[in-house]
Amino acid sequence: MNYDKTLFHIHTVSLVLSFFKSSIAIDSIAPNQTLSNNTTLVSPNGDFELGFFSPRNSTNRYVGIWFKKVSLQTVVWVANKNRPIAASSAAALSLTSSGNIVVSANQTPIWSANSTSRNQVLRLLNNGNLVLANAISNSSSIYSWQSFDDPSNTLIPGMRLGWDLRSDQELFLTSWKSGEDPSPGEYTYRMNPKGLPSVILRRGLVIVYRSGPWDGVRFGSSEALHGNTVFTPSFVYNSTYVYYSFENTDDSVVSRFVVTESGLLTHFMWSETSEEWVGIATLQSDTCDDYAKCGGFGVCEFGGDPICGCLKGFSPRVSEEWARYDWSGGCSRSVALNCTTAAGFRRFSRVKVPDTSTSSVVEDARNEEECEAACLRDCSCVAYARTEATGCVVWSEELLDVRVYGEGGQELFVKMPLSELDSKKSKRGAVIASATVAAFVAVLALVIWLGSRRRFAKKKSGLAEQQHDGPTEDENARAGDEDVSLPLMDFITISTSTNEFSFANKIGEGGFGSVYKGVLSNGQEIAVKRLSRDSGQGLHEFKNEVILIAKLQHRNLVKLVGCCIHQDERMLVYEYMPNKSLDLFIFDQGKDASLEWRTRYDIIVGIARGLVYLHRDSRLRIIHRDLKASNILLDSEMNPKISDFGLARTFGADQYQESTKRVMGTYGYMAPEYAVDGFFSVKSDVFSFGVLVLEIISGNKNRGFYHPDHDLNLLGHAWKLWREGSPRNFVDASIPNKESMEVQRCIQVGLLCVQQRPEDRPTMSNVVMMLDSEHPISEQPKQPGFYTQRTMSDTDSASTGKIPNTSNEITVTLLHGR
Ligand SMILES: *C1O[C@H](CO)[C@@H](O)[C@H](O)[C@H]1NC(C)=O
Ligand SMILES: *[C@@H]1O[C@H](CO)[C@@H](O)[C@H](O)[C@H]1NC(C)=O
Ligand SMILES: *[C@@H]1O[C@H](CO)[C@@H](O)[C@H](O)[C@H]1NC(C)=O
Ligand SMILES: *[C@@H]1O[C@H](CO)[C@@H](O)[C@H](O)[C@H]1NC(C)=O
Ligand SMILES: *[C@@H]1O[C@H](CO)[C@@H](O)[C@H](O)[C@H]1NC(C)=O
Ligand SMILES: *[C@@H]1O[C@H](CO)[C@@H](O)[C@H](O)[C@H]1NC(C)=O
Ligand SMILES: *[C@@H]1O[C@H](CO)[C@@H](O)[C@H](O)[C@H]1NC(C)=O
Ligand SMILES: *[C@@H]1O[C@H](CO)[C@@H](O)[C@H](O)[C@H]1NC(C)=O
Repeated sequence: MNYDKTLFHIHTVSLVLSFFKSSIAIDSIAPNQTLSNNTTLVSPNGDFELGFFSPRNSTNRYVGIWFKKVSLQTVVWVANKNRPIAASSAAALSLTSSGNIVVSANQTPIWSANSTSRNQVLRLLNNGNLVLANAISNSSSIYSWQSFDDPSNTLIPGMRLGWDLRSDQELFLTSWKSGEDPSPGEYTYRMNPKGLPSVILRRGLVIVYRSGPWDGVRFGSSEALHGNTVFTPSFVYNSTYVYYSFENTDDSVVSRFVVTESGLLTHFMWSETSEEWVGIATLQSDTCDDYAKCGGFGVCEFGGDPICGCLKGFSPRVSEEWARYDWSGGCSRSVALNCTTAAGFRRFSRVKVPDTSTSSVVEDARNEEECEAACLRDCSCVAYARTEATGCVVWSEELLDVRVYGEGGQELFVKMPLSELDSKKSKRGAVIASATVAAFVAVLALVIWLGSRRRFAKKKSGLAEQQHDGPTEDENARAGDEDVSLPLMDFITISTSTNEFSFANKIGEGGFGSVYKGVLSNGQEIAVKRLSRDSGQGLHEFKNEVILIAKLQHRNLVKLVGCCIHQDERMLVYEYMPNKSLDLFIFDQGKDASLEWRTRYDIIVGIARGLVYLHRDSRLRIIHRDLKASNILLDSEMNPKISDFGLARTFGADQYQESTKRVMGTYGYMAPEYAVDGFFSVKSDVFSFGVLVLEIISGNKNRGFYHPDHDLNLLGHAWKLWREGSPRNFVDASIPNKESMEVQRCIQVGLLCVQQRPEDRPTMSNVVMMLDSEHPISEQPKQPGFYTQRTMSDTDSASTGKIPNTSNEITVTLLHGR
């Protein structure tokens, strides 16, 4: 409803209301006019609405702006954050004749925004900005007041996060206290304009996360804001402004960036189909993103063991703390450096450069040589870095919050005594010294040795140091981590619940061990995975992994209930899924008819969501590596839950890199580049997902598929039919509507996912978008990988944790010689 302004007369309104019992929409508020509880202000395009709302579970009322077309109440701006209107009070929003916007409860003003301009009207623009604008035209972009200058916890396209340097005006985000209370919560996300601008998340006063500086494309090397199809991030940094903002790539997209109540920085996209907000990126990606995790001059390497090390040339300040995996003390120089020492620089590549709040920009350094010279000249300078965006930056204090990335990142040059540098090429940057695992291990060994020798001598001073510092930022940052402690269960409980792991209770056998059903004394049903013993993983790492995995929570992942360590055995305890696994349905001639299309489609979408979470949204970024029908469990309502998702990490922590010699996976689901060369990436999971989709649609297994007319496997068969224009023949006989758009779309998505070249395959978030989209997918699949197949014999249980490490053997087993 978009009523003409003239309708906004109290009498008319009440008259209409008594008939329609819903709110009236108007398009502006003029001086001396009042908006009451039963009226809303709507943007001309109908995307945004302003009015009174009550958060879920609350009777308090607020004036806010929300997405009008989004079915879930999602508020992007709140006026009277701190002072709600009680349910019993008469609420009003008015524009005074002098140009003040006032929210009142029972005629008492509780919030106001004052401007000095008269004769203006309050309007809600198409982008969700509430402005005081000229009554006749809305063309001016200088408003005497606008809601975009008063941000809450949300950034929508067109809003800025940062500074207007001329007026010293800062715009920043503040989390809500809770889902039902929009008053300022614990977290703030603010642009720090000093040195190299970066954006900092604080909990109270304590820094918990820092984006890297903008490198011209993104902040630091964070992939989160880069390379998605939903929104385009941008950063402005000149003498007038420093700010971050973003635009949606497409008018049909609805997306928002939010600082959640729990301090996660997440970009959400609205999914029309599933009517929910899909998190497409969370800035904090793993524990190395906890601010200053490894202390001063420390460096965090995710996947390193341990994850903290010292920059080369530095060693732990308090060795025994490091031996206890307490990194907060940080590192100090192994060889002292002072103004008289001859010095050079050591280059560290692929790093997130240190906290820039203590850095400064050297204006007149035009190139790297001049930047280096500037740092050499300045006795207090400890490091420098250069970026396209901002030129030369130097640090003169402790370097904090450095991490190493697998790819991307920037270069950091740390000043070193010449004697410390490689004597042969001691000039600048000769040594590429990313903190390697080997270096960590060496340091650790030394640390433990020193630690055991000096434990008593140092204990006292260590304590004194802690007291002196109070709780350090690092400790506070970690407090959040400790919310999830190791969910240990005792062996007797588990053994009893499974009848001493009796054969009757055994419900599965996989590459990582056997699975038993159990019933705890409180009646809860569990599935116990008894891991094979040869993981080669240390106890400490196992515990760490379990804690991490326990934190992964998504409705399409099986929930970890606990773990058990008994002598040299480890067990993982999951919630029990009454409908067992997907393979029992789709490959079973009797049962597959019971799986109607809607259920299959929901299963496909559910699996895709779970994978998006694992690949992008969880703090760990997990590649599953063994996705297959038997690893998709179904709850009582047939919701799919991915299982075994943490095991790839648990078992392969040391191989969690681009390539591995020990290929884990299952014939029929493995991507070619993984099975043949041992290369894996999120795109190998995408391949397995594609296989799974085609299996779900056809009701046939990829492996062992046989067709009288040709020698192709299921993938080849699907592709052949697709090219021949008869994909309907691919669909399971029990599905009635074989030609529906949805079925066709799923086949196309499946084929796109199993393409030969990993680069051609979509990411899982693209997959979700394609599945959600109403429009036909323009991209046409190319030839799938592994699409021919010799008739295969023998066992199907090829899932294994231990294929002998010559990957060539696998090639031979899998490929049709041709
Ligand atoms: C809506 O409009 C006006 C404002 O109070 C009022 O006269 C009428 O009774 C309305 N109903 C309300 C506020 O619920
Ligand atoms: C608003 O009300 C005040 C006082 O009632 C009056 O003086 C003023 O002219 C009015 N302004 C407009 C624009 O109607
Ligand atoms: C305000 O509006 C809401 C929803 O239209 C209604 O439930 C509530 O009773 C109203 N309150 C008052 C005080 O008019
Ligand atoms: C809101 O209320 C529902 C039902 O009363 C309850 O289940 C839910 O936990 C509540 N949510 C919050 C955040 O309190
Ligand atoms: C705005 O003006 C009103 C009077 O109209 C005054 O009571 C209020 O304090 C002013 N608020 C601010 C923030 O200046
Ligand atoms: C400005 O006003 C015109 C006419 O009222 C409208 O079509 C246009 O969408 C408005 N622009 C914005 C940004 O609201
Ligand atoms: C700074 O950037 C903004 C936004 O791109 C631009 O409008 C402004 O003119 C720039 N100012 C200077 C001094 O370059
Ligand atoms: C500087 O360091 C050198 C060698 O580490 C040392 O000999 C010298 O005394 C130091 N000078 C000062 C002023 O500390």
